[in-house]
Amino acid sequence: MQDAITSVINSSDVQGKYLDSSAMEKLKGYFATGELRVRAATTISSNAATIVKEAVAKSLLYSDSTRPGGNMYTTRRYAACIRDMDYFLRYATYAMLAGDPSILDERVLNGLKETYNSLGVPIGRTTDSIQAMKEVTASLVGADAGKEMGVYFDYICSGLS
Ligand SMILES: CCC1=C(C)/C(=C/C2=NC(=C\c3[nH]c(/C=C4\NC(=O)[C@H](C)[C@H]4CC)c(C)c3CCC(=O)O)/C(CCC(=O)O)=C2C)NC1=O
Repeated sequence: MQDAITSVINSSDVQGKYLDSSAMEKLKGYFATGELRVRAATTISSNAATIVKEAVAKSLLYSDSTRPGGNMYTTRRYAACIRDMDYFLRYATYAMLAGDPSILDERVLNGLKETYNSLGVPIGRTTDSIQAMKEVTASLVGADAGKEMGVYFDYICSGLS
């Protein structure tokens, strides 16, 4: 896993150079938003269950996914879906804190599309529910932090598509 700092330092190190001005700008932007990130992560962690519940209500509840024949039908599968939503939220929050998406590649997206395809988990529905979670999260943490979280929710969606 990388973060905004290691990723900038690593790319300077490969070239055997000190950080140039664009690398410094990246770090400055990251440090300037540090408090915003920590505050958003605190809000998200204390409201995680509500965020997931509202996102599911917005996107999946009463859809054909929860009816007989749907991929969320039966409590076991419903629970697996809720659990997956909670994984997406938690890992997007880690990535937002780190300012880098690599943790998503390593711990969430690696093999996920193949797993979903083999189990018949509908990917379009999943990305719709992640988009709903993006909106719910933004309404809770505010526009700036919401935009930052949006980067990582979108990253998960494009990794699944
Ligand atoms: C931390 C990283 C991590 C992720 C991301 C993860 C995902 C993950 N979701 C799974 C299943 C599942 N995922 C879903 C999800 C859904 N079905 C829908 O219709 C909805 C659209 C959607 C919820 C948004 C369902 C229903 C299953 C169970 C499918 C089945 O067993 O038939 C499985 C198969 C094994 C299992 O059932 O636990 C994995 C590995 N596991 C991990 O360790």
